[in-house]
Amino acid sequence: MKIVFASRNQGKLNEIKSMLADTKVELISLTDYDGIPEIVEDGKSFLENALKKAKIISGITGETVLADDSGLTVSVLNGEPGIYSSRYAGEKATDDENNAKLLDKLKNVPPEKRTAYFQCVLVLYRADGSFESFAGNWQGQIIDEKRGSNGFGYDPIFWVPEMKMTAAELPSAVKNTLSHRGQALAKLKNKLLSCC
Ligand code: ITT
Repeated sequence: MKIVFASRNQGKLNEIKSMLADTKVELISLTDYDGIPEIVEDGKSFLENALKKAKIISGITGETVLADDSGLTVSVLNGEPGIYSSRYAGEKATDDENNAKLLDKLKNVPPEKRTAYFQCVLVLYRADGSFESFAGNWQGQIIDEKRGSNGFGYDPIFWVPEMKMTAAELPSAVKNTLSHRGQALAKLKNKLLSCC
């Protein structure tokens, strides 16, 4: 089964590729297509954004598409950065800049109030317009300095209590069994296996 992954985020692509390695899915990257436009993420939820990305890319490629919209929610910041996670410190912000902005906003917040969770919504969209969505949620805490070099995004400052490490210190295979994306993809894989 051929699926186009509607993302320009290399970290997401690496994770999804490795999690689908034991299936018959052939995952095609957006970089294999010329002239795919930048998609404006103006939805009000992860689902709206994922659906928009999936629908547009399916329209252009004519293929079944998998889209991921995800982000980090910090309770004490009223849910920030949420759906704005990739552009928290500005439209073209790097992961380092986003992490620095979040650490700065939390600098006077004590450890017990630094709870946060990642969310991921995956949309599998078929060329006939039918689609399904799968969600995952990963609870943790934001620490006050970066630790580890695996993963991407907010992983270096996302503390995973049960592992006593940040997400960036976890081996990628372990992150994939615990993470928001791992949970959502496990649901998608169950669905694919039950129907094909
Ligand atoms: P695409 O839209 O092209 O997929 P993007 O990076 O813009 O790429 P999103 O709009 O879904 O994707 O933003 C997701 C952001 O949330 C991502 O850039 C990270 O900052 C953060 N994020 C999501 N999952 C993460 C993870 O597993 N570890 C660390 N940070 C993550």
